[in-house]
Amino acid sequence: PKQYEYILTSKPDPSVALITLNRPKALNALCSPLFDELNEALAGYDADPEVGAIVLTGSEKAFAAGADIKEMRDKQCAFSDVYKNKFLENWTAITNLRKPIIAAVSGYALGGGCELALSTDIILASPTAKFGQPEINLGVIPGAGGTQRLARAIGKSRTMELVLTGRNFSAREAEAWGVVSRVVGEGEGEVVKEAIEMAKVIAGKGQLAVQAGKEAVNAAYEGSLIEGLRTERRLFHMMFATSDQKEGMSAFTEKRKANFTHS
Ligand code: CO8
Repeated sequence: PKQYEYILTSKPDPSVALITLNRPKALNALCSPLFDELNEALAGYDADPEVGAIVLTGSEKAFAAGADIKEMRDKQCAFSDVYKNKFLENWTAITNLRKPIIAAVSGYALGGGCELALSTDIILASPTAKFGQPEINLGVIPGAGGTQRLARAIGKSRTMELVLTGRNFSAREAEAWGVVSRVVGEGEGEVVKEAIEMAKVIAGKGQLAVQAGKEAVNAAYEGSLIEGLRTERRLFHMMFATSDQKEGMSAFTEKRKANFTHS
């Protein structure tokens, strides 16, 4: 695999890509070069026909402690600078990926780190995970979707409290509120192992159906109910033009395991 400065990449299974944020001295603060590397690695795995799902993780202490405050500090008042240079606009690239991304979160997921996790498809949390949008303490507000994605996930009142007080919320709160799909067992590396297992399960399905499923769920999250239902029906109809649909349904009636060809 390619050597990066701020991330590590590997394939724990031929069908699963693992990206580990690796800027330990700054608790994985998301500086611009880190994000460029992350986007490059994600695009590479999205295009890799062998890979069916991607796991994104950080360290035990921090998934990511936010955007890089030291990098942002000197940008103050320079609207023309940040606007012309599309400051942090590359943060949205992750949401355009076809393949599912699972975030395995241990330790701090704050500010942009919380928003990065919220931009993935599934979040698994270790009991040590600490989420939060502390931007208010820095004199700013979340800028990578935090106010929008949290409001949809956990409602207005909770989001207001978090965004306006800047307090952290625990893995258990995140689970109770539906921010994460589940909190996994204690122990170092447990959450990453569980995410890899889940990624393997997903990668074992027909990839056309997986990607259509992701698109349909995102339609529920991003748009109105009527548009979402229309998108779902269209994608559902499309599935009947695939070999995987014929194979999946034949395998069921013939009482055997399906052999999907992703076509
Ligand atoms: N940026 C830069 N450096 C950081 C960051 C950060 N976000 N977080 C931690 N670091 C650095 C520290 O400065 C320190 O460096 P050094 O050793 O050189 O002093 C090192 O990481 C270790 O950190 P601490 O010594 O502070 O470690 P502690 O265990 O004492 O505390 C905390 C851990 C509580 C996580 C603490 O580091 C902290 O509060 N960090 C900042 C959290 C924060 O405010 N995050 C939000 C940032 S703003 C943001 O994310 C806006 C997103 C907008 C995105 C817009 C996209 C379009």
